[in-house]
Amino acid sequence: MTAEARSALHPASGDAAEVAAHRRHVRAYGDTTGDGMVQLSFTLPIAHDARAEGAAALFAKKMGLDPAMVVHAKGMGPDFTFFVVYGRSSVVVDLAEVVVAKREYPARSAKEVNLAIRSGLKRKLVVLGACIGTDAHTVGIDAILNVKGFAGEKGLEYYREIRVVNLGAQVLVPELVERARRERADAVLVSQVVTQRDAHLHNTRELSVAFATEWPDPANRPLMVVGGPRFDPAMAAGLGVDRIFGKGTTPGEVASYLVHAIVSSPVAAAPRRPAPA
Ligand code: B12
Repeated sequence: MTAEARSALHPASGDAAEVAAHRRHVRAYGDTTGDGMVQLSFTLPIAHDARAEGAAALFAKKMGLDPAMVVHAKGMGPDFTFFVVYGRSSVVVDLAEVVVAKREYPARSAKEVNLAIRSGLKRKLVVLGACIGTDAHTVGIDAILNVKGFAGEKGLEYYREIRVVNLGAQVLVPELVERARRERADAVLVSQVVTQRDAHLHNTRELSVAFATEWPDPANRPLMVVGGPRFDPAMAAGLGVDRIFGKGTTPGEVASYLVHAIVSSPVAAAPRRPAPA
């Protein structure tokens, strides 16, 4: 692109450094660049009437939207109303302040994963998967484990050097512990999709406490990997598990992590295999 064309696109800044600086600070885009317009949806525990719409506008205004326009309101039963509000936010984000978690292990192809397991572990890597608690959302864990996979990647069942045992939905933690021991699992993969009343956090803590009790030496217990759309990967240490994967995770990312944590790392030399009782 010529300098003329660039300055036509960014009239305020002809040179590249200025363009970059200009793009460092971003605001929401609605009708015109940088106008700050956003759309917000929420529910209030009141019946749908004029006062409810006023309450929604005030609520959005108190959240910093000015102006705040209620563009949609729909009663949900006698006591609740769902709203969509369109309004201007003055918030500006400095891209230099954004922190992005970097993957600390290399992405490997299925062939490389198989090779690393065969040469490093000299046996199949055993993975046990389940949805714990009352959670019956199995699509996520199946996307990672089932051979058909997710987002164009085959699931872990496709990997010749990985043995997958998928326990499915609503598995109780004591049952998972017992099965992990019986299967001599190297890694236990747990899915939590329902987050009502922080069920996903309570269940994950129950899991980590049960595993720590069963295998007091962390080098001997199976790797604990948890995933689900509303987890933040930064929560792993706080919840007492080895790794958390969030929305959009692909099987290849998980396979690469398992090799990193079980086969390639120094701890991998330790016998991370719970012996059957
Ligand atoms: C399909 C579905 C169902 C199906 C589940 C069928 C099945 N066999 O899984 C059925 C109809 C049974 C169902 C039931 C319910 N559901 Co539902 N369901 C959904 C829906 C529409 C899609 C979920 C899904 O399949 N996503 C696709 C997969 C591929 O994505 P994913 O789960 O995020 O998984 C990816 C990542 O998160 C990650 N991942 C996930 N797990 C793991 C694990 C590991 C180890 C790793 C590494 C990665 C990983 O990798 C995956 C691939 O990238 C969502 C809404 C939505 N659009 O998300 C609601 C939703 C999850 N359900 C919801 C609710 C409330 C329920 C019910 C309580 C409804 C009711 N009142 O009965 C029940 C609960 C049943 C139960 N006991 O759990 C709510 C949950 C709200 C909340 N805050 O918790 C949602 C968000 C809908 C909503 N907006 O209200 N549901």
